Amino acid sequence: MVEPAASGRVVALLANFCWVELDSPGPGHTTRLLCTRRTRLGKSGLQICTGDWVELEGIDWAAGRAAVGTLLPRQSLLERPAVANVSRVVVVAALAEPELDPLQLTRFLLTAEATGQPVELVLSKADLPEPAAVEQWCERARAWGYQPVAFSTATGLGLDALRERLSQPGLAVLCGPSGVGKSSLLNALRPELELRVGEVSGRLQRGRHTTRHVELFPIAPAALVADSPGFNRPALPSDPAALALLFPELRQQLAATSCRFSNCLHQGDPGCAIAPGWDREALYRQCLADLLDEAAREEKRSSTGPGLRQRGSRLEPRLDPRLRQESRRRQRQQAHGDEQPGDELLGDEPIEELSPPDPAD
Ligand SMILES: Nc1nc2c(ncn2[C@@H]2O[C@H](COP(=O)(O)OP(=O)(O)OP(=O)(O)O)[C@@H](O)[C@H]2O)c(=O)[nH]1
Ligand SMILES: [Mg+2]
Ligand SMILES: [Zn+2]
Repeated sequence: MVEPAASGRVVALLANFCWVELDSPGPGHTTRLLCTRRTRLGKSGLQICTGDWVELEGIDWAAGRAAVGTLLPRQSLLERPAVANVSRVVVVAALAEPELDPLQLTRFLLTAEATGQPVELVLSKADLPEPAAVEQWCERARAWGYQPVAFSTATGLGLDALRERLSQPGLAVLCGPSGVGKSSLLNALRPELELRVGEVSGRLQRGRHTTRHVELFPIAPAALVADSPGFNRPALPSDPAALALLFPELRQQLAATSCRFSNCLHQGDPGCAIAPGWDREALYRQCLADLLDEAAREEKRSSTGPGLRQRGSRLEPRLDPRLRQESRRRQRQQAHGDEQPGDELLGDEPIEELSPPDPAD
């Protein structure tokens, strides 16, 4: 008997297997298969991401198992959280608990903009600050070029507007720091999901990395929403010249007028088309400085050879970033003694994410 072919979409990726939602149900109305990855994919250097379209082989319908045979070409990719074939990126920032950090928010917006897909900004926990403060933030975000929605899962404010936005066909990814209420939002829109949510805690009212992997959920016909693990410090693009185009307020101006020099970094040099005094100017400059700093460090690192790093005038072995993170955390614990029991198991990052941990986090 010829084995029936099947194709589908990766809706969740765990340590070394993934769930694939089938394009059309198989025997026994099977809609999902638990799949392993063939080594071929590994050797070609391709990593499967949540959101990928795949073809399956070696299907065992009775056991509900198969293997991913082919990874179909991607239309778009969000680097972190790693999600493929994204139609929209929805950046979630809390208006309070944790306090809204404009630099962190900007970094999230930049990663989202780097996909080339439409980006939306939603502001959670609108029940906590004074209404005037909520409106102030919305106005500020509008000046950046976004149409923000302030919402609260506690009062229901803004939820109808969000339901409508998230019900547009395609895949929308919720991303943002831990504890801002991404999973709470999905629960509010679809209570039967019963996603785990976690308290924010500590002096900085940080989240506890409750969601551990990206997962896609249907929210309306043809509309999927991805919940994702929160993290603190999204990476910046590696090309300084690309940075400005990830700021919608600059992109708009640069489309209308260009600077005298094509490699202008828009820092108030003569002939620059960007007039100084714009709201995110300091944030742009901070990102530019961080990016150049990271590039310089990277250069130094690669010139010292593999496995070594420069420390003052000495070269020393480079630690695996995960080990370094762990030991840093331990030092902090010893210094402050204010961590919760079990924190040492959590680290700063979710362990099941595809992307490598950011050592700067
Ligand atoms: N006051 C208030 N608290 C909220 C609201 N939405 C969520 N919370 C609380 O915020 C905390 C964190 O919520 P989660 O949904 O787990 O946050 P998350 O963004 O999914 O966090 P990670 O999974 O760790 O990335 C929980 O204690 C929620 O009850 C809101 O609208 N208002
Ligand atoms: Mg969550
Ligand atoms: Zn310029």
